[in-house]
Amino acid sequence: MNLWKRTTKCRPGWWAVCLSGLPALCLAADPVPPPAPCGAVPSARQLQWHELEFYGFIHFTVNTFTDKEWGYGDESETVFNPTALDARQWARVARDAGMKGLIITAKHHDGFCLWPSQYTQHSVKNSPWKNGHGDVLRELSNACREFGLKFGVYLSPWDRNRAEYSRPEYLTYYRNQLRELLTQYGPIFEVWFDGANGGDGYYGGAREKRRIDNSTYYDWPDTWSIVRRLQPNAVMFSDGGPDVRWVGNESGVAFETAWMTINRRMIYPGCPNYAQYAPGQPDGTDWVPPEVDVSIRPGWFYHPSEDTKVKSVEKLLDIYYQSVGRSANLLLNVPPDRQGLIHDTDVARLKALHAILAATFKTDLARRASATATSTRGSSRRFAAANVIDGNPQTYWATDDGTTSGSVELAFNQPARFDNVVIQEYIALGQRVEGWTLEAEVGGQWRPIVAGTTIGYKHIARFAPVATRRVRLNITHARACPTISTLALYLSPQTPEK
Ligand code: FUL
Repeated sequence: MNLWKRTTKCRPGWWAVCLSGLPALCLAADPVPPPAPCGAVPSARQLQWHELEFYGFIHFTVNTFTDKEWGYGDESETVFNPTALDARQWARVARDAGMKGLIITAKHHDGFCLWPSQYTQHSVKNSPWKNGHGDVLRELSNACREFGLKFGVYLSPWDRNRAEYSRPEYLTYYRNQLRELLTQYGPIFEVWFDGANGGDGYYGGAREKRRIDNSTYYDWPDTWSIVRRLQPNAVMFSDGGPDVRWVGNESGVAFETAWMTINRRMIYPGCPNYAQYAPGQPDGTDWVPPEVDVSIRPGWFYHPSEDTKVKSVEKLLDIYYQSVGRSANLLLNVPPDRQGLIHDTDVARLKALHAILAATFKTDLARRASATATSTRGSSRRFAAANVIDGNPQTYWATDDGTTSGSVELAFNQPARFDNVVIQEYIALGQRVEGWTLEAEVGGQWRPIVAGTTIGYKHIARFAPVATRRVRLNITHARACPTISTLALYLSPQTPEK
């Protein structure tokens, strides 16, 4: 006999228990529904991308050997000759730095291909490296798999070597190359579309300036559809997405007030007024979160003269807090040298950075507290304050619809000492918070510790150490009822030396 069945006599979300001969009894299965999404929300591939947080960029090509940042396109393939290239070293260094993946310049603006593309002679196959039998992409994709890293590719749309550049035939060439990258090297987590175009170049010997209209020439939707079809889990980066957007600078700084959403149709790679869109737009029609690309050295490519200019650990730490700590992913460039190895200085800095981050975020002190809230959605345990300290990003504290402010208070049995707070929104339902403050009870009085505007996927703030038995997060403004998945507290080791 089927005792449990849905009947029209019950409201949606309620279940009827029907025992023969007795009137139906309605039981609430889920009386408090979750909040409706607020604005644009992330796709599944974007949610996975957010969790990566920190990964590396590898700029490597003929420029490494000619000491340039932008090759003209007339470089001989014979200049590419790393003497000890070891992609496993790159992957090991990245993994030991806490990076979750590597993105490589498969082709930079000079047009030289690090893999033996069948569509051009301008590649590793005509270089002395491994007598023309090498493939940097093969070596790096294998190394990434071995070291548990994701693998991504940068394929410069601007190509100063190619004769057809600026004509429609070039797009066929570009897309053929993209297909090679997307089908021959296993899963790709991110495809990086650069917006730069300086105009002049070799262009198969023409040696002239060529102008293209960035808004129409590349016909991006067509190229994007190739990526979607061949690598459905890959996110695509460019000034305007479609999945991940440029933060608008190359100095390692995301916006303090950062919206994950933009009006995507207004933007295209290389669009001239991009600066106005870079912080995101609270009413944006699409979820296109920011990525911070920055180099550990002044240049993107390796130059011996910059061996003494590698960013300090303190600077790298600032960059981490100003990117990952502001709901952006960090893409940190570490360029291999002419041997094909990451330089010892860069390796040492990355190691030191990782040691500090690992020590800082090792023990979440909030897990020892008990949590209460000023109000809880439908008074339901499913949306209780305790969810912010359960270590599970899938559970969250929420208030009733229309309640756009409120506080979560943590109480400790023993005073807790901390100098970092990590706050996360449950972004699967959109970005909501516009203002928050953190307070601690010190000497019987609530005192401000730190305040901010947006949160998004993750916000991290540093402050002078505080010791307290009571701390509270106040959501002061939100676009809809807040959904907070994490409130974590940490104590960092000593401030690093410069
Ligand atoms: C820029 C390029 O012009 C630089 O050379 C570098 O690749 C950087 C990541 O993007 O647009």
